[in-house]
Amino acid sequence: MKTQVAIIGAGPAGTLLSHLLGRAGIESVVLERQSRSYVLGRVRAGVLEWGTVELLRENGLGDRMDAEGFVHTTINIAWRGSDVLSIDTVDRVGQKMMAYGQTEIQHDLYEAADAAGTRLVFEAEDVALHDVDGDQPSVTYRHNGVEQRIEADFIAGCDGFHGVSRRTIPADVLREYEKVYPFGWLGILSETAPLPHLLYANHERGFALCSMRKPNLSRYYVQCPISDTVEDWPDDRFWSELFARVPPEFESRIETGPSVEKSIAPVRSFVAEPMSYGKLHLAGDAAHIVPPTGAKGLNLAVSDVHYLSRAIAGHYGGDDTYLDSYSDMALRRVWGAVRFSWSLTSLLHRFPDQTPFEQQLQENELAHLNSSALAQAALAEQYVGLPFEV
Ligand code: RFL
Ligand code: PHB
Repeated sequence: MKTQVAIIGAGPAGTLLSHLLGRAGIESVVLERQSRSYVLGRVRAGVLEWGTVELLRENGLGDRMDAEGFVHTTINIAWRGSDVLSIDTVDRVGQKMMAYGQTEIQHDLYEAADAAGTRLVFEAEDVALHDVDGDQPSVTYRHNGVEQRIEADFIAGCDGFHGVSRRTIPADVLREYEKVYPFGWLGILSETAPLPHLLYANHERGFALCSMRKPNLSRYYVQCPISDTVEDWPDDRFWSELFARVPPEFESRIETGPSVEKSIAPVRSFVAEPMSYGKLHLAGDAAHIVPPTGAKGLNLAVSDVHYLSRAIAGHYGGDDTYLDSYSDMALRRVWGAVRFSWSLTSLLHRFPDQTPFEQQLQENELAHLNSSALAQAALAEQYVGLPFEV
């Protein structure tokens, strides 16, 4: 089989890339290790930057998001158990955010791929990349027990942190930067009405976050030891821990109910450089991971794919300028998000070895944020997302 772009991974990065390429008249095949229902069942991101919202709209993916997503403009931050700071992103930087679950975007992307007749191959086993630094790269895999081979002009590695694509880059070329945080995020979904605004809480028992999905679907997180399992956290324990970490005024407003999903995610920062090697280009979690605190992971997958689709379209139009600079351009945005996510993570979590000195610094920074419109604007500017490079 031949195609122009072989895409590994049918998560948001891979399927959005295929969609954007299709709109530019470029053919692709997407290979996914899991089943379609498995990918759709993974509960992950929820907050979209406005640049992501506009990109989805401009590319025909905005209808359901605009009908069902929740536009919001307030980030609440609580600390010391009682203080609450409210940042209005429209007041501070003139921008809004959208709450619309990654599962919903993924659903919209699969529908768009079906409508366009895109080849999405689910349950593709043993995907392997060949000759990525040569003239004729190819991908092999097994599907329904049959070995397959695709020749392509380009390979897009959109296969997430545990994928195979990044590992194809030789060790003497690849540089990896990593920070693993000494805690995890325990998240639940519950079919209850969410709070009207996001609430991040720094508390001596650990970080907590109240987020939203739909009028009757809420997402909550608490920081937990990384060694914990979901079995350690029956719903009653989860709700009482969440209530212990948010100021009393929110307790009466949070509606509890049985969890319909519960999972523990590790918290890490990771960057792989370069994001291009020969005909292979990485995008999304395959190249970088950020702690969820800044809500940047999915948004970075979208910005990578925006840059990469523009670069590949430029190539077929006879101009390789964007392709040659893809890795550098994407990494500039990635490092900005890595730094922002690290700083918000450092500000809002309790670290096991945190000293009283460091505790004072956290509290002083929160107090400064509370009193300074400029500090709030700096946070809001990065939270809602910086503009794409042109
Ligand atoms: P994905 O979603 O991991 O998709 C990669 C796909 O590749 C497949 N794959 C393979 N396919 C073929 N062959 C192989 N060898 C393969 N190996 C892997 C996988 O099965 C998968 O389907 O990466 P992608 O597309 O780059 O998308 C990235 C986002 O999923 C991720 O960054 C976000 O979910 C991060 N994130 C958040 N991002 C935000 O922007 N806002 C948020 O509010 C937000 N909250 C979160 C998050 C991530 C979380 N977790 C669970 C880590 C909250 C949490 C709790
Ligand atoms: C979510 O809704 O899942 C969410 C919101 C904000 C974050 C992380 C996750 O910072």
